[in-house]
Amino acid sequence: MGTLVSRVQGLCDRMKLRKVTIVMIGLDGSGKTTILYRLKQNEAVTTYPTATYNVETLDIFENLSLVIWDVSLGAKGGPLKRHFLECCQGFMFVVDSTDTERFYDAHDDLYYAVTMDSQALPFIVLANKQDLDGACSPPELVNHLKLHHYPARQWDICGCSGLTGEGVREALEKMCKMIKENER
Ligand SMILES: Nc1nc2c(ncn2[C@@H]2O[C@H](COP(=O)(O)OP(=O)(O)O)[C@@H](O)[C@H]2O)c(=O)[nH]1
Ligand SMILES: [Mg+2]
Repeated sequence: MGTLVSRVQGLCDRMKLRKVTIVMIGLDGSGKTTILYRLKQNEAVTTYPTATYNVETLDIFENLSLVIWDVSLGAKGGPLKRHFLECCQGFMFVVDSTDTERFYDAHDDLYYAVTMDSQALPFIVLANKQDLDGACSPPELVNHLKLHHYPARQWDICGCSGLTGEGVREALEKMCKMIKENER
């Protein structure tokens, strides 16, 4: 009887839907909205400059309900960005791997997020637009974004393309794994 009860309990635990909230940030034009709808609909959508945010719930992993915020706040959105970071379990920083002229701005934007994030959340950098010629590789972007400056943080970087979908789901899987490890 005891075994039966614990087996039923185990089944219920496995069926429990966990909710995880992730915020996606990065410079305008880096590909956040494209990636969000690639994940949601598995297709390339036409995007328009995002006024403030998009939010979608994704039920693409078993027993996990993912809420993804695609936040475009610009340089003046600092306090609001802090609020978003306080309400999530991890963040994804999207960078246009071809936009060499703005790597320094991207570095600043990431630095700002990392330093204002009071929860020390795990984060993943999405080196987007890898389908384009001349795209910087993830190891090169590690240097441009000075990711080695965050040894105390749990971070990773993944190459991807929101346009073709390559690497996008894998990056999200990695993000979820990091969040799970962080909760242990
Ligand atoms: N070639 C290519 N273009 C992309 C990719 N991701 C986004 N784009 C394009 O980059 C532009 C900005 O994308 P968008 O998602 O609106 O960026 P956001 O401002 O960060 O939300 C759009 O024209 C997208 O079609 C990608 O992986 N490869
Ligand atoms: Mg957008």
